[in-house]
Amino acid sequence: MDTLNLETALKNASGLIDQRLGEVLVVPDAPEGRVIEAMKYTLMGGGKRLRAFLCIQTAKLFNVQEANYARVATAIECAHSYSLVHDDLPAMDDDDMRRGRPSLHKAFDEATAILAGDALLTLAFEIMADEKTHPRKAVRLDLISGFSKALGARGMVGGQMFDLMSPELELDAGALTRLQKMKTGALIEFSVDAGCIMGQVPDATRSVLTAYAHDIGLAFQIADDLLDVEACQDDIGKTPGKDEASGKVTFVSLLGLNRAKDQARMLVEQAVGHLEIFGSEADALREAAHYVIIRGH
Ligand code: GRG
Repeated sequence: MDTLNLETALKNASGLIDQRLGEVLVVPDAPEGRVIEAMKYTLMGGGKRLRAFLCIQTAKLFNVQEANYARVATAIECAHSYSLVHDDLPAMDDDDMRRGRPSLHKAFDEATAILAGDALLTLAFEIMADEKTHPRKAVRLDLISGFSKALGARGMVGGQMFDLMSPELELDAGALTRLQKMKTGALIEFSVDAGCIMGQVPDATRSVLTAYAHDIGLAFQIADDLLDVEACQDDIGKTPGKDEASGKVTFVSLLGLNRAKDQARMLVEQAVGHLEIFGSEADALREAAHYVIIRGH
């Protein structure tokens, strides 16, 4: 699969998610309709749908039904959107722009953005728990358990706390890796693991895919740090240069531009190496590994 086909495959994943979201996000003609409008603003705001794509492509390796993986991928994108909405709030990263347009609290207001984030997270679990997501209760329970761990205080929320505290901490590469593994890596890892859970695959296969996801998660974060330094606002759709301004340690500030790029490339090669047990059916995952460091936003 070349880059062009990967872009088509990402668009197809987006289409699948948009279709599911259209079904669940019906705006009632009532006061609470505002929060659903706000959720739609965020969910239909032009994200890459990378996590959905990883979930879908992993599930496809194990012949999971589209009706099942489309719902799980949608739940993951809802949770990811919640994290971005809350991250942009004045109390957190305080960013007025996201995906090239006003962030949710700017387009609506702060209270609506907090509520929309809360409702996106709860919608994610509502979708995951529904019996349409998987016929087997045990599989749904495993999905919900893994999802909770990835998102909670030992995963993304914990990573965000760690990140907010980081200007006062003197982070070395090991500590920064741990922070990013929690903040960004945990949901990326779960996106791949969700495909394994739905496919009910043996532990050995699951471990290989977890190792792949771990490496692309870290490469993704290094690429994000590089974009913050090298890209302009039009490219990344948010305010660049924020890491340096906030005094946060990043892979670029620790390693320098060139070593950070080398490290990202090394992680991508390592990630692709983990997939050697698969044939061409895993080409989309191989392409995705390369894409995380060549993406422009
Ligand atoms: C508020 C609980 C809470 C958590 C926030 C993920 C996160 C934690 C904050 C986002 C901050 C940030 C910019 C992290 C860098 C990596 C990242 C998650 C980028 C955004 O993900 P993309 O590029 O977004 O996949 P799109 O717009 O494509 O969906």
